[in-house]
Amino acid sequence: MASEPREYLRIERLPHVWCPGCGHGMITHALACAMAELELDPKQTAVIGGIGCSGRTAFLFDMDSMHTTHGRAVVFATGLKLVRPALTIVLALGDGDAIGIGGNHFIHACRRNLDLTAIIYNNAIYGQTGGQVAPTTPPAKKSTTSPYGNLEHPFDIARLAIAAGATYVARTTSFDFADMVKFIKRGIQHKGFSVIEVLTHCPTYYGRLNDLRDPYEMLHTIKEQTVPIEEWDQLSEEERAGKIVIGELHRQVRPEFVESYYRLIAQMQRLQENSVDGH
Ligand SMILES: Cc1ncc(C[n+]2csc(CCOP(=O)(O)OP(=O)(O)O)c2C)c(N)n1
Ligand code: SF4
Repeated sequence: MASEPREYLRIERLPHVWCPGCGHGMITHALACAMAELELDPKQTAVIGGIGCSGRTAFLFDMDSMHTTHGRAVVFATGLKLVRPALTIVLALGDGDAIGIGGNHFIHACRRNLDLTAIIYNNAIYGQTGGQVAPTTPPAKKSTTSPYGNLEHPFDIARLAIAAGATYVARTTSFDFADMVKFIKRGIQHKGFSVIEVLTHCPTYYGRLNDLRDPYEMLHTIKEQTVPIEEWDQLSEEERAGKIVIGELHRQVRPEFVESYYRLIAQMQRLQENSVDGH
């Protein structure tokens, strides 16, 4: 059993392809640390990514991994979990991947409550394809397709996940390394669909287009926008404006889909056997 983060990684694939200063490497490191702290068996663990800079996480892990199609990673994970229920499956999803093109799959996965852990690398932009506006881009922020400022209202991923039925939801930032590790671990340990949204930085596109070129400055700017849930309730409406609540936002016990599915199959088989015996 591996217990050092590097033992979970395909070290021969490093250095990774992400831009210098990109937050995706920090989230990937946190995932490797979470796996090591939980002493997961790599032979019983899988990482599935979609397409996008974030999707490249999948092939950095030295275990069964899938680099799937854009927006469909949740679908591949659903199929894999149904045929291999004992596997621990982690999804590495971009915000565009998860709630842009893959939004419909994402909300239905929340509703079904399969035992999967989805980490959403929310950099508020489409990184890999050149910095287009995403469903998470804040109002007035620039992207290559909103050069005069975004006019759309963004999704709040964590709230969307809770409303759609996810049973473990946490949000943190790439600044809060210890919290990333803690929430990923809790998401993996939770029986049901877990969503860990990480607010992270894309200095190459989001930063360059929005006067935040320095990754260090960007990391701190994201952190300064957030308020821990423990302090959120004490804030007035005015104080909350422009701020984002972080922490463990939701935890619920609800039947997990794959367990219910196999229980139903066993029940039906017993019924069938009994009815055959009765004849
Ligand atoms: C069906 C389909 N549509 C569009 C694309 C082009 N495409 C690839 S990655 C991407 C967006 C990536 O953004 P995000 O998911 O937020 O991940 P990031 O690169 O920011 O990590 C798009 C639109 C594609 N590969 N497949
Ligand atoms: S384009 Fe943005 S998200 Fe993609 S690797 Fe570069 S900094 Fe990271």
